[in-house]
Amino acid sequence: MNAPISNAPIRPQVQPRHDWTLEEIEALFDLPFTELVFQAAEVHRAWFDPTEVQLSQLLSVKTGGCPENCGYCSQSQHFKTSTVASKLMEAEAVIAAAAEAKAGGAQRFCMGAAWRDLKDRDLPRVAAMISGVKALGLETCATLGMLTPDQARALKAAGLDYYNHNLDTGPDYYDKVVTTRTYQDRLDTLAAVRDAGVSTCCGGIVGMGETRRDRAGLLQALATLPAHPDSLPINDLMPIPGTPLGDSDAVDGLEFVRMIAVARIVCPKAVVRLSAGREHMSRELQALCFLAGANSMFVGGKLLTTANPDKDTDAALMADLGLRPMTMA
Ligand code: SAM
Ligand code: DTB
Ligand code: SF4
Repeated sequence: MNAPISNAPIRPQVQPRHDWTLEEIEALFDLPFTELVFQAAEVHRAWFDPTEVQLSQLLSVKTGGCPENCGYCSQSQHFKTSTVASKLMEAEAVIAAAAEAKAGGAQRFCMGAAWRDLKDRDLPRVAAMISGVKALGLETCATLGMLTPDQARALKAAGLDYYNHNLDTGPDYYDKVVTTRTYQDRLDTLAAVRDAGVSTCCGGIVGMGETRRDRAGLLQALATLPAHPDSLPINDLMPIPGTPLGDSDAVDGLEFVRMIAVARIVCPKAVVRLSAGREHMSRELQALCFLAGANSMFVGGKLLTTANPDKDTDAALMADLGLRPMTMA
Protein backbone atom coordinates (compact mmCIF):
# COMPACT_ATOMS: atom_id res chain seq x y z
CA MET A 1 0.00 0.00 0.00
CA ASN A 2 1.29 3.50 -0.79
CA ALA A 3 2.29 5.72 2.14
CA PRO A 4 -0.08 8.68 2.64
CA ILE A 5 1.11 11.90 1.01
CA SER A 6 2.46 14.28 3.66
CA ASN A 7 3.06 18.01 3.32
CA ALA A 8 5.18 18.09 6.47
CA PRO A 9 8.47 19.91 5.89
CA ILE A 10 11.66 17.87 5.76
CA ARG A 11 14.32 19.76 7.72
CA PRO A 12 17.37 19.74 5.45
CA GLN A 13 20.97 19.24 6.48
CA VAL A 14 21.92 22.47 4.73
CA GLN A 15 21.51 25.40 7.10
CA PRO A 16 20.79 28.99 5.98
CA ARG A 17 23.89 30.86 4.81
CA HIS A 18 24.89 34.39 5.74
CA ASP A 19 27.80 34.74 3.32
CA TRP A 20 25.99 35.08 -0.02
CA THR A 21 27.93 37.12 -2.57
CA LEU A 22 26.29 39.48 -5.02
CA GLU A 23 27.60 37.35 -7.89
CA GLU A 24 26.04 34.17 -6.48
CA ILE A 25 22.70 35.91 -6.08
CA GLU A 26 22.86 37.38 -9.58
CA ALA A 27 23.61 33.88 -10.89
CA LEU A 28 20.38 32.64 -9.26
CA PHE A 29 18.44 35.42 -11.02
CA ASP A 30 20.05 34.37 -14.31
CA LEU A 31 18.93 30.72 -14.09
CA PRO A 32 16.37 29.53 -16.64
CA PHE A 33 12.99 30.53 -15.16
CA THR A 34 11.66 27.01 -14.65
CA GLU A 35 14.92 25.86 -13.06
CA LEU A 36 14.90 28.81 -10.64
CA VAL A 37 11.29 28.22 -9.64
CA PHE A 38 11.95 24.50 -9.20
CA GLN A 39 14.94 25.15 -6.93
CA ALA A 40 12.96 27.69 -4.89
CA ALA A 41 10.02 25.29 -4.59
CA GLU A 42 12.37 22.59 -3.30
CA VAL A 43 13.77 24.96 -0.66
CA HIS A 44 10.21 26.00 0.26
CA ARG A 45 9.24 22.35 0.87
CA ALA A 46 12.34 21.72 2.93
CA TRP A 47 11.37 24.31 5.55
CA PHE A 48 7.60 24.77 5.27
CA ASP A 49 4.38 23.06 4.39
CA PRO A 50 3.91 24.62 0.92
CA THR A 51 0.13 24.53 1.20
CA GLU A 52 0.16 27.00 4.12
CA VAL A 53 0.00 30.79 3.80
CA GLN A 54 0.44 33.27 6.65
CA LEU A 55 -2.23 36.00 6.63
CA SER A 56 -1.48 39.54 7.84
CA GLN A 57 -3.74 42.58 7.86
CA LEU A 58 -2.60 46.20 7.86
CA LEU A 59 -4.07 49.29 9.44
CA SER A 60 -2.70 52.80 9.05
CA VAL A 61 -2.97 54.09 12.62
CA LYS A 62 -1.47 57.47 11.69
CA THR A 63 -1.73 58.55 8.09
CA GLY A 64 0.17 61.11 6.02
CA GLY A 65 2.20 64.22 6.83
CA CYS A 66 5.46 62.25 7.06
CA PRO A 67 8.68 64.32 7.00
CA GLU A 68 10.60 61.62 5.08
CA ASN A 69 10.93 61.77 1.29
CA CYS A 70 10.58 58.11 0.24
CA GLY A 71 9.89 58.54 -3.47
CA TYR A 72 7.25 55.78 -3.62
CA CYS A 73 5.12 56.92 -0.72
CA SER A 74 1.67 58.48 -0.70
CA GLN A 75 2.23 59.69 2.86
CA SER A 76 5.30 61.91 2.47
CA GLN A 77 4.67 65.61 3.02
CA HIS A 78 7.22 66.31 0.28
CA PHE A 79 4.75 65.25 -2.45
CA LYS A 80 1.25 66.32 -3.40
CA THR A 81 -0.85 63.15 -3.35
CA SER A 82 -4.51 62.46 -2.69
CA THR A 83 -3.79 60.95 0.75
CA VAL A 84 -5.49 62.88 3.55
CA ALA A 85 -3.39 63.18 6.71
CA SER A 86 -4.86 62.21 10.08
CA LYS A 87 -3.77 62.05 13.71
CA LEU A 88 -2.79 58.96 15.67
CA MET A 89 -5.89 56.82 16.21
CA GLU A 90 -7.20 56.05 19.68
CA ALA A 91 -6.16 52.62 20.96
CA GLU A 92 -9.80 51.49 21.30
CA ALA A 93 -10.53 52.14 17.62
CA VAL A 94 -7.42 50.23 16.57
CA ILE A 95 -8.34 47.27 18.79
CA ALA A 96 -11.86 47.24 17.34
CA ALA A 97 -10.41 47.15 13.80
CA ALA A 98 -8.11 44.31 14.83
CA ALA A 99 -11.07 42.32 16.17
CA GLU A 100 -12.76 42.72 12.79
CA ALA A 101 -9.58 41.64 11.02
CA LYS A 102 -9.40 38.54 13.20
CA ALA A 103 -13.03 37.71 12.44
CA GLY A 104 -12.15 38.03 8.74
CA GLY A 105 -9.36 35.47 9.07
CA ALA A 106 -6.24 37.58 9.71
CA GLN A 107 -3.57 35.96 11.87
CA ARG A 108 -1.31 38.99 12.36
CA PHE A 109 -2.31 42.63 12.68
CA CYS A 110 0.20 45.22 11.55
CA MET A 111 -0.11 48.82 12.72
CA GLY A 112 1.59 51.38 10.46
CA ALA A 113 2.35 55.01 11.22
CA ALA A 114 3.65 57.65 8.81
CA TRP A 115 6.47 58.70 11.11
CA ARG A 116 10.18 59.24 10.60
CA ASP A 117 10.66 57.82 14.10
CA LEU A 118 8.64 56.95 17.16
CA LYS A 119 8.35 59.81 19.66
CA ASP A 120 8.37 58.84 23.34
CA ARG A 121 5.20 60.89 23.89
CA ASP A 122 3.30 58.50 21.58
CA LEU A 123 4.66 55.35 23.22
CA PRO A 124 1.93 54.86 25.84
CA ARG A 125 -0.85 54.90 23.24
CA VAL A 126 1.06 52.67 20.84
CA ALA A 127 1.81 50.25 23.70
CA ALA A 128 -1.90 50.17 24.57
CA MET A 129 -2.75 49.31 20.96
CA ILE A 130 -0.20 46.51 20.89
CA SER A 131 -1.28 44.94 24.17
CA GLY A 132 -4.96 45.25 23.23
CA VAL A 133 -4.41 43.57 19.85
CA LYS A 134 -2.28 40.85 21.44
CA ALA A 135 -5.05 40.17 23.99
CA LEU A 136 -7.37 39.33 21.08
CA GLY A 137 -5.13 36.37 20.27
CA LEU A 138 -3.59 37.96 17.18
CA GLU A 139 0.11 38.23 16.42
CA THR A 140 1.16 41.86 16.64
CA CYS A 141 3.30 43.82 14.20
CA ALA A 142 4.10 47.52 14.00
CA THR A 143 5.89 49.76 11.53
CA LEU A 144 6.50 53.17 13.05
CA GLY A 145 9.77 54.35 11.51
CA MET A 146 13.09 54.41 13.33
CA LEU A 147 13.32 53.10 16.92
CA THR A 148 15.89 53.47 19.69
CA PRO A 149 16.95 50.35 21.63
CA ASP A 150 14.90 51.55 24.64
CA GLN A 151 11.80 52.02 22.50
CA ALA A 152 12.23 48.57 20.95
CA ARG A 153 12.38 47.06 24.46
CA ALA A 154 9.26 49.01 25.50
CA LEU A 155 7.34 47.70 22.47
CA LYS A 156 8.48 44.16 23.26
CA ALA A 157 7.23 44.58 26.84
CA ALA A 158 3.86 45.74 25.47
CA GLY A 159 3.53 42.46 23.53
CA LEU A 160 5.02 43.24 20.13
CA ASP A 161 5.81 40.11 18.13
CA TYR A 162 7.14 41.64 14.85
CA TYR A 163 8.53 44.99 13.74
CA ASN A 164 8.46 45.88 10.04
CA HIS A 165 11.29 48.06 8.80
CA ASN A 166 12.27 47.62 5.16
CA LEU A 167 15.61 48.18 3.46
CA ASP A 168 13.46 48.97 0.41
CA THR A 169 16.11 48.42 -2.30
CA GLY A 170 19.77 47.59 -2.84
CA PRO A 171 22.38 49.85 -1.19
CA ASP A 172 23.57 51.28 -4.54
CA TYR A 173 20.11 52.40 -5.63
CA TYR A 174 18.87 53.51 -2.22
CA ASP A 175 19.68 57.22 -2.50
CA LYS A 176 17.77 57.47 -5.78
CA VAL A 177 14.66 56.66 -3.74
CA VAL A 178 15.09 58.35 -0.35
CA THR A 179 17.60 60.83 1.02
CA THR A 180 16.20 61.77 4.43
CA ARG A 181 17.36 58.55 6.13
CA THR A 182 20.34 56.36 5.35
CA TYR A 183 20.71 52.64 4.78
CA GLN A 184 22.72 52.54 8.00
CA ASP A 185 19.83 54.21 9.91
CA ARG A 186 17.64 51.34 8.78
CA LEU A 187 20.21 48.71 9.75
CA ASP A 188 20.51 50.36 13.19
CA THR A 189 16.76 50.14 13.79
CA LEU A 190 16.77 46.49 12.71
CA ALA A 191 19.58 45.81 15.20
CA ALA A 192 17.60 47.50 18.00
CA VAL A 193 14.56 45.37 17.12
CA ARG A 194 16.58 42.12 17.07
CA ASP A 195 18.38 42.96 20.30
CA ALA A 196 15.05 43.58 22.03
CA GLY A 197 13.93 40.08 21.07
CA VAL A 198 11.27 41.26 18.61
CA SER A 199 11.03 39.28 15.35
CA THR A 200 12.04 41.22 12.26
CA CYS A 201 9.94 41.84 9.17
CA CYS A 202 12.19 43.33 6.51
CA GLY A 203 12.12 43.41 2.72
CA GLY A 204 11.67 45.90 -0.06
CA ILE A 205 10.02 47.06 -3.23
CA VAL A 206 10.50 46.17 -6.89
CA GLY A 207 9.42 48.42 -9.74
CA MET A 208 11.18 51.65 -8.74
CA GLY A 209 13.40 51.76 -11.85
CA GLU A 210 16.10 49.60 -10.24
CA THR A 211 18.16 47.02 -12.13
CA ARG A 212 18.24 43.29 -11.50
CA ARG A 213 21.63 43.87 -9.85
CA ASP A 214 19.97 46.31 -7.41
CA ARG A 215 17.35 43.68 -6.60
CA ALA A 216 20.13 41.16 -6.02
CA GLY A 217 21.78 43.82 -3.81
CA LEU A 218 18.66 44.09 -1.66
CA LEU A 219 18.51 40.31 -1.24
CA GLN A 220 22.22 40.18 -0.46
CA ALA A 221 21.77 42.85 2.22
CA LEU A 222 18.93 40.81 3.76
CA ALA A 223 20.73 37.46 3.49
CA THR A 224 23.90 38.80 5.14
CA LEU A 225 22.18 40.36 8.16
CA PRO A 226 23.28 38.84 11.51
CA ALA A 227 19.88 37.09 11.50
CA HIS A 228 17.74 36.64 8.39
CA PRO A 229 14.39 38.45 8.57
CA ASP A 230 11.65 36.31 10.10
CA SER A 231 9.20 37.81 7.61
CA LEU A 232 10.40 39.06 4.23
CA PRO A 233 7.92 41.26 2.36
CA ILE A 234 8.41 41.75 -1.37
CA ASN A 235 6.28 44.67 -2.53
CA ASP A 236 5.48 45.43 -6.15
CA LEU A 237 5.35 49.22 -6.34
CA MET A 238 1.86 50.68 -6.04
CA PRO A 239 2.48 53.75 -8.21
CA ILE A 240 1.13 56.85 -6.47
CA PRO A 241 0.28 59.87 -8.65
CA GLY A 242 2.15 62.92 -7.40
CA THR A 243 5.20 61.00 -6.13
CA PRO A 244 8.52 60.91 -8.02
CA LEU A 245 7.88 57.21 -8.77
CA GLY A 246 4.23 57.64 -9.74
CA ASP A 247 4.96 57.08 -13.45
CA SER A 248 7.35 54.14 -13.04
CA ASP A 249 7.14 51.35 -15.59
CA ALA A 250 5.62 48.19 -14.14
CA VAL A 251 8.03 45.33 -13.60
CA ASP A 252 7.45 42.27 -15.77
CA GLY A 253 5.53 39.60 -13.86
CA LEU A 254 8.11 36.90 -14.51
CA GLU A 255 10.84 39.16 -13.13
CA PHE A 256 8.73 39.65 -10.01
CA VAL A 257 8.44 35.86 -9.62
CA ARG A 258 12.23 35.60 -9.94
CA MET A 259 12.56 38.06 -7.03
CA ILE A 260 10.30 35.90 -4.87
CA ALA A 261 12.17 32.72 -5.86
CA VAL A 262 15.61 34.14 -5.11
CA ALA A 263 14.37 35.55 -1.77
CA ARG A 264 13.12 32.05 -0.88
CA ILE A 265 16.48 30.47 -1.75
CA VAL A 266 18.75 32.95 0.05
CA CYS A 267 16.56 33.32 3.17
CA PRO A 268 15.09 29.79 3.29
CA LYS A 269 13.48 30.01 6.73
CA ALA A 270 11.90 33.44 6.20
CA VAL A 271 8.18 33.71 5.66
CA VAL A 272 8.24 35.45 2.25
CA ARG A 273 5.30 37.78 1.82
CA LEU A 274 3.73 38.54 -1.55
CA SER A 275 2.97 42.07 -0.33
CA ALA A 276 1.78 45.25 -2.04
CA GLY A 277 0.78 44.97 -5.68
CA ARG A 278 -1.52 41.92 -5.67
CA GLU A 279 -4.34 44.25 -6.65
CA HIS A 280 -2.85 44.52 -10.14
CA MET A 281 -1.66 40.89 -10.42
CA SER A 282 -3.54 38.09 -12.14
CA ARG A 283 -4.47 34.97 -10.19
CA GLU A 284 -2.01 33.03 -12.35
CA LEU A 285 0.85 35.39 -11.47
CA GLN A 286 0.04 35.09 -7.77
CA ALA A 287 -0.07 31.29 -8.14
CA LEU A 288 3.42 31.38 -9.67
CA CYS A 289 4.60 33.46 -6.69
CA PHE A 290 3.26 30.84 -4.27
CA LEU A 291 4.92 28.13 -6.35
CA ALA A 292 8.20 30.08 -6.20
CA GLY A 293 8.13 30.14 -2.41
CA ALA A 294 5.90 33.00 -1.25
CA ASN A 295 3.99 31.87 1.84
CA SER A 296 2.34 35.00 3.19
CA MET A 297 0.09 37.78 1.98
CA PHE A 298 -1.86 40.79 3.20
CA VAL A 299 -5.58 40.24 3.50
CA GLY A 300 -8.40 42.77 3.80
CA GLY A 301 -9.36 45.23 1.09
CA LYS A 302 -6.82 47.89 2.03
CA LEU A 303 -3.07 48.06 2.62
CA LEU A 304 -2.09 51.37 4.29
CA THR A 305 -3.49 53.88 1.80
CA THR A 306 -3.95 51.75 -1.32
CA ALA A 307 -6.17 48.87 -2.41
CA ASN A 308 -5.70 45.15 -1.83
CA PRO A 309 -7.94 42.31 -3.10
CA ASP A 310 -11.06 41.95 -0.98
CA LYS A 311 -11.86 39.07 1.37
CA ASP A 312 -14.05 37.12 -1.06
CA THR A 313 -11.55 37.40 -3.92
CA ASP A 314 -8.76 36.05 -1.71
CA ALA A 315 -10.94 33.33 -0.20
CA ALA A 316 -11.69 32.11 -3.75
CA LEU A 317 -8.00 32.30 -4.71
CA MET A 318 -6.96 30.25 -1.69
CA ALA A 319 -9.69 27.69 -2.25
CA ASP A 320 -8.83 27.35 -5.95
CA LEU A 321 -5.13 26.92 -5.17
CA GLY A 322 -5.78 24.57 -2.24
CA LEU A 323 -3.98 26.89 0.17
CA ARG A 324 -4.88 27.25 3.84
CA PRO A 325 -3.96 29.61 6.66
CA MET A 326 -0.57 28.82 8.21
CA THR A 327 -0.67 26.73 11.37
CA MET A 328 0.36 28.98 14.25
CA ALA A 329 3.23 27.84 16.46
N1 SAM B 1 6.81 55.11 8.08
C1 SAM B 1 7.34 53.87 8.40
C2 SAM B 1 8.61 53.59 7.66
O1 SAM B 1 8.67 53.78 6.46
O2 SAM B 1 9.59 53.19 8.30
C3 SAM B 1 6.39 52.72 8.23
C4 SAM B 1 5.39 52.65 7.09
S1 SAM B 1 6.02 52.47 5.45
C5 SAM B 1 4.63 52.88 4.49
C6 SAM B 1 6.35 50.75 5.26
C7 SAM B 1 6.89 50.23 3.94
O3 SAM B 1 5.84 50.11 3.01
C8 SAM B 1 7.95 51.02 3.20
O4 SAM B 1 9.22 50.85 3.72
C9 SAM B 1 7.83 50.46 1.79
O5 SAM B 1 8.73 49.37 1.62
C10 SAM B 1 6.39 50.01 1.71
N2 SAM B 1 5.64 50.89 0.79
C11 SAM B 1 5.24 52.15 1.05
N3 SAM B 1 4.61 52.70 -0.01
C12 SAM B 1 4.61 51.76 -0.97
C13 SAM B 1 4.11 51.71 -2.31
N4 SAM B 1 3.53 52.76 -2.88
N5 SAM B 1 4.25 50.57 -3.02
C14 SAM B 1 4.86 49.50 -2.46
N6 SAM B 1 5.36 49.48 -1.21
C15 SAM B 1 5.25 50.59 -0.47
C1 DTB C 1 5.48 46.24 3.71
O1 DTB C 1 6.55 45.77 3.30
N1 DTB C 1 4.42 46.51 2.94
C2 DTB C 1 3.36 47.11 3.71
C3 DTB C 1 3.90 47.01 5.16
N2 DTB C 1 5.24 46.54 4.97
C4 DTB C 1 3.81 48.14 6.07
C5 DTB C 1 2.97 48.44 3.26
C6 DTB C 1 2.54 48.47 1.81
C7 DTB C 1 2.07 49.85 1.52
C8 DTB C 1 1.55 49.99 0.14
C9 DTB C 1 1.17 51.38 -0.18
C10 DTB C 1 0.07 51.96 0.64
O2 DTB C 1 -0.96 51.27 0.88
O3 DTB C 1 0.17 53.13 1.02
FE1 SF4 D 1 7.21 58.24 5.79
FE2 SF4 D 1 7.31 55.57 5.88
FE3 SF4 D 1 6.19 56.86 3.77
FE4 SF4 D 1 8.83 56.94 4.11
S1 SF4 D 1 7.59 55.09 3.72
S2 SF4 D 1 7.49 58.70 3.61
S3 SF4 D 1 9.00 56.98 6.34
S4 SF4 D 1 5.46 56.84 5.85
